[in-house]
Amino acid sequence: MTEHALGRQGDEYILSPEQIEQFHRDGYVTLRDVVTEEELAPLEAEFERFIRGEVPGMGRDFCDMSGPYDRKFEDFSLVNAVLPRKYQPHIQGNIYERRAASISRQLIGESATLDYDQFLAKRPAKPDAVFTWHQDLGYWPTGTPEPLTATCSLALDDADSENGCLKVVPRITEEGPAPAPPADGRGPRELAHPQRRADSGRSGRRTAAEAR
Ligand SMILES: O=C(O)CCC(=O)C(=O)O
Repeated sequence: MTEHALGRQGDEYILSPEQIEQFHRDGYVTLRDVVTEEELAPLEAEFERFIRGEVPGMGRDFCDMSGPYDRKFEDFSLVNAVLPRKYQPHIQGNIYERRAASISRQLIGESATLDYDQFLAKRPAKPDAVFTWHQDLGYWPTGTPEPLTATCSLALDDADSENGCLKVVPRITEEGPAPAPPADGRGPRELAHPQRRADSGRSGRRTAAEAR
C-alpha cells in the first residue's frame, strides 16, 4: 500500500485526512464504494431473510420502528431487525463489518469495538416509515465507559429523500449530547423505540454521525 492509497484495501478502507477532519467537524462523512456490488450480494440475501420476517425467535428485536410493538407484520412500515449478527451468527465478520471496523478505528481510535447492529427497511408507499430524529449516543447503555461513537450506515438500495435516505444535521454535536432518556427501570436501548420515546416526552433528536 502506498502512502496515497485511499478507499478499499482488502479488509481496510483508508480515509483521507480531509474525510477524518470532516467527520470530527461536521459529525458525519459520506464514503463511496466501501463495498462492491459483488461483495454485498451475500449480505443482501441475509438482509432479505430478516426483512421478510423469516428469522425466528427475535421477539421485540423484530418490530415496526415507526409503529407500536403489537402492529401486525403485514402492516409494518419501517421493518426493524435489531442485532442481526446475534440471531444469525454466521454473518459475523462479513466484509462490510470488517471495513466498517477499519473506518471506525480511523475515526475514533484503535480501541473502537463493534457494539450494536441493525437492519432497517422502509417499505414503499408508506409515508409513516419515518425514523424519528434522535442522537444515537442518548441510547447507549448507562455507564458506558467510553461513549464516543461512530455509526456506519450502509444503504443497500440507492437512497434519496423520496425513498427515505438517512438524514443528518451537520455540526449538531457542537450543542453537546442529547439528554439521556429518563430512567424507568429499562435500559436506554429498550427506550429507543420511537413509540417509547414519544411516551417519555423526550423531544426527537438527531443522528450526528453514522457508524457503530
Ligand atoms: O436510516 C434511518 O432513517 C435512520 C437510522 C438511524 O438513525 C439509526 O439506526 O440509528
